[in-house]
Amino acid sequence: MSALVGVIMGSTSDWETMKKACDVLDELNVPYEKKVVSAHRTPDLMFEYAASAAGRGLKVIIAGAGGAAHLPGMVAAKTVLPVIGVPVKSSTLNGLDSLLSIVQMPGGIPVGTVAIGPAGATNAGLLAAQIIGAFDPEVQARVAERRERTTQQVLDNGELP
Ligand code: RP5
Repeated sequence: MSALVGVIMGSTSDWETMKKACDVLDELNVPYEKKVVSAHRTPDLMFEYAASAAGRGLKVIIAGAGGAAHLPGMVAAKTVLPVIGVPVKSSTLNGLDSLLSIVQMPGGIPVGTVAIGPAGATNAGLLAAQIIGAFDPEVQARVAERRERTTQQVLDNGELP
């Protein structure tokens, strides 16, 4: 099946974080594609990717970047697909720079921003699956099963020493 979610990131150095989003999509059997697309180093590719995304059948874009993290916002400016922004933890400012760069969008061009780092990337994968699941009962059922599993794990392992 062709990709429904596009997972893009500003650099190969973002992969360790962004892999968490892909892991969730793999687990929930949601077809996705992944690619390095840099707002600053490959701006033409970024425009082309965003402008063609809906036409190619993508339904959601997850965009991760760190530092001057312009990728999610610029992609959102060129598509009407929902864009989920993942602030990658930067080495200098611990990802606060990434978070503020992604979250402070002007009214009219939304980016759904998740937490800094791996937890955010995991949640980005889940959110994308939940959006797809709103229109696909099989994906929604797998999301619900995952939620039940994680709930049960906490119930089973909640004893403190
Ligand atoms: C951003 O700059 C990337 O998203 C990455 O998080 C950061 C550093 O990139 P590299 O210098 O490691 O390629 O564009």
